Amino acid sequence: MISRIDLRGDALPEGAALRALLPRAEFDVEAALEKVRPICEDVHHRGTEALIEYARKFDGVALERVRVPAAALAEALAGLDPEVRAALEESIRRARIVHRAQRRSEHTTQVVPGGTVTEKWVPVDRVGLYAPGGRSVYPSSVIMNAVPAQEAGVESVALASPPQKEYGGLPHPTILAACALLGVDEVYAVGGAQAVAMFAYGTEGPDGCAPANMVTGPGNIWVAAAKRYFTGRIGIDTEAGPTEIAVLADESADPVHVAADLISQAEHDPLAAAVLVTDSVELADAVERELTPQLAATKHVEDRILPALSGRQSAIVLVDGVEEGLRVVNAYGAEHLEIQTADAAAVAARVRNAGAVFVGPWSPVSLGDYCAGSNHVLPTGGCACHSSGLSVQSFLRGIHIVDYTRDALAEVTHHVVTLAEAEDLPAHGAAMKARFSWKVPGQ
Ligand code: HSO
Ligand code: ZN
Repeated sequence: MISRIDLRGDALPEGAALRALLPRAEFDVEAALEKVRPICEDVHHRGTEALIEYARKFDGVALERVRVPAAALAEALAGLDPEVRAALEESIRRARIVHRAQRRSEHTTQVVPGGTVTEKWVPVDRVGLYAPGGRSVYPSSVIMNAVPAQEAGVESVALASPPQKEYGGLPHPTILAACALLGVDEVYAVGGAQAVAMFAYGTEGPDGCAPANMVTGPGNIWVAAAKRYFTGRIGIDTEAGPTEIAVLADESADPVHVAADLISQAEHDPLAAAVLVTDSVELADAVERELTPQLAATKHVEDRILPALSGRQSAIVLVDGVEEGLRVVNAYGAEHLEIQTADAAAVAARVRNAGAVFVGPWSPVSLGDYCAGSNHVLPTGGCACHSSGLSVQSFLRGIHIVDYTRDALAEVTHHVVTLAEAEDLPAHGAAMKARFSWKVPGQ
């Protein structure tokens, strides 16, 4: 059901060569870009009219308006199962604790007497959040997007989620209820690439949506392609590919836990990746044996878990020792990495590339997905080697404020003029000299 890659014996290759030996899903955003471009441009030119047409075409609903009325949010909250409400509230509470602690304060550095650089942190003005519909109706992802934006101090937070036929063209009620709990009251029943275009360009009219500076949130390949289309024009979080779990485990790990955790993320998507890296063949065998009874007891087996586990993106990777295992997981850069070894904290401290790390037997990815307080919008596809998950920082800009006195400027002028001349940019030097009535060359 899950393939094996045996890296024991020979010395492991370095960096990219090692990464090439590890499994990964194909996720061709570039190909989707061609289809997404005309949709985005259509939204640009025809606004709400285009959004309504795409709702008919892609979501099978006839909408009169795309903005969700306040009454629908209140109704969704009133109809929310009290246990789900309590769990969402606890998830929000914990996420707020962690994200509030990420706030950054203004910092002034005195470079020389009379010369300071202050770094101030300013939230973006307006953010559009995307929450998928269909197979992945995740109110938890609404929390993971809205909380860091709100804790960063973003004043205007709007959300788009696809209209659902069975709910009269509104987004899924638990998405709406999560918005109500979070205090996000500007919500649009718009899905896919067209939602990203709506936020990027803005739309006019009574049902219009003001343009946003940034769009974040998970989505399918069309959403990812639309984000790529607007890159450079608006801010985006990292493109979300299919979810990934890697587990680094030794013989001390409990195969029941490891199997359950691999299955838990395979449940998201037939393209989801589940990778076990271990130096114990006994553990590998036990985990594989354990998969069968656990699959018999769960739900999304045929359509998601089996294709995910048996796909080329998933594998059990055998290594000589935990040391080699660390090199493998660092080369892979998983979205989620569990460390299930003896002295797990010490091993986790040596992880360099992962979206989030889950330490020891009592910190499964499922906890992080909902209620650890950590964020679950994380880099996939190896992007953990250069990017972070969503955080307060994602919604802030650090602005340098330069403030020098006359004396401090005078003292460094000759260096600036020298560098400007070395770059053949004499006007740069002249802008310095002009302040001190020095002769500008050539005048
Ligand atoms: N594991 C997913 C997030 C999620 N899990 C939402 C459950 N609901 C990507 O980090
Ligand atoms: Zn998950």
